[in-house]
Amino acid sequence: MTDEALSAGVVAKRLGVAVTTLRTWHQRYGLGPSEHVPGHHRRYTSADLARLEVMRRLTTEGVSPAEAARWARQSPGTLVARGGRRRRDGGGTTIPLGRAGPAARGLARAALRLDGAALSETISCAIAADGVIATWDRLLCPLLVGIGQRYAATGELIEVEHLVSRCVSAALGAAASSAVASTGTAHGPSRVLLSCADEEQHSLPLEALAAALAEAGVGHRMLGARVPPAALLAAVDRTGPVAVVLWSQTRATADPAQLTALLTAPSRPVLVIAAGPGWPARALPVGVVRPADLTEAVSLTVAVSGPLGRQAAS
Ligand code: B12
Repeated sequence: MTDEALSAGVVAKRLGVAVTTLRTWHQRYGLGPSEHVPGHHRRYTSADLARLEVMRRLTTEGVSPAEAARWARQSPGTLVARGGRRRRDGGGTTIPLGRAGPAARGLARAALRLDGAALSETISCAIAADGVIATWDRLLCPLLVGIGQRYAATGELIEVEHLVSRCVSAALGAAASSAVASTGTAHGPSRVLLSCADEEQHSLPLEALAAALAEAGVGHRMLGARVPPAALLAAVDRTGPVAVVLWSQTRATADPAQLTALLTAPSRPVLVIAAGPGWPARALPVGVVRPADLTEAVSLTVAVSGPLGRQAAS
């Protein structure tokens, strides 16, 4: 047995959970003790403990146990097992980027250095050169997903996540404003209403959609994060949009009743779009459309806010 091998009771105490919870996590999600010495109870190693810490943290944050266990099983363990010791830039902390290209890798390095100026400049230049959709899909999504993975596995990089979010938001906002100014949509009708679901703080994908619509010359209103259902309905009632896009990033904010309320509103929009991975694909009210990505969300809203959409709306 190694020095670090721990009993279920000790692990439960360290994590602040009941021993029965540990047993459930073992039986249902395979997060059990891995050290086995014949004739003894199985023991938890420091890597097991690290995975359980991820499990406890994510479930406390409201992530479902099945989802949290998926992240916990992927966790490299060693990072937390060393006591969560912080390492300096270049000392090994990385952002997993899959097959993303060199530009995304450069952006990730700037993110790890907390170099806000480099982040902002790189993102703005990419938008100017390649447009909003390509920049979001190829540069920003891989970085954001990678930061999320690292956070899920280790609890680290929250400061990076916050700085990156601010820089992405500012660059998308600037791109939207300059596109609105150059296409003249500021004076046209705003036919598309963009909103996050109730209590939903993840707004960046919606900000990307706003910037892409501005680039396409489609007028829109952006309500942003955490919009209570009554406020959303009041906005629909007052502005009569052709399309409403409601973003939900996590299951916790994806109450389909918010969509039903839009479908039954007196000034029902032609198109109600449930966007984001939070929405349960198979349990959406009939009549709701669920795009898979930014390109599809842009195509849908552009189609409905064009001449045909306008006829249908009138
Ligand atoms: C940035 C970020 C934040 C920022 C958001 C800032 C902002 N203004 O938006 C802040 C710091 C506020 C934040 C807060 C929290 N966050 Co957060 N966050 C993220 C992060 C890193 C990126 C979010 C994002 O923009 N995603 C958009 C793209 C990049 O990712 P995606 O949705 O997976 O993309 C897929 C589809 O949506 C689609 N797609 C991509 N773009 C677009 C665009 C359109 C229009 C469409 C239709 C589709 C589409 O393509 C992708 C492939 O299928 C994610 C990691 C992740 N993987 O998303 C975590 C993540 C979403 N957050 C998470 C958590 C747990 C939280 C907090 C609960 C943490 C806390 N303790 O407070 C809170 C939630 C508060 C709340 N009630 O909303 C978890 C959610 C786990 C879960 N499944 O429930 C994640 C996955 C991180 C993780 N791995 O643990 N977060």
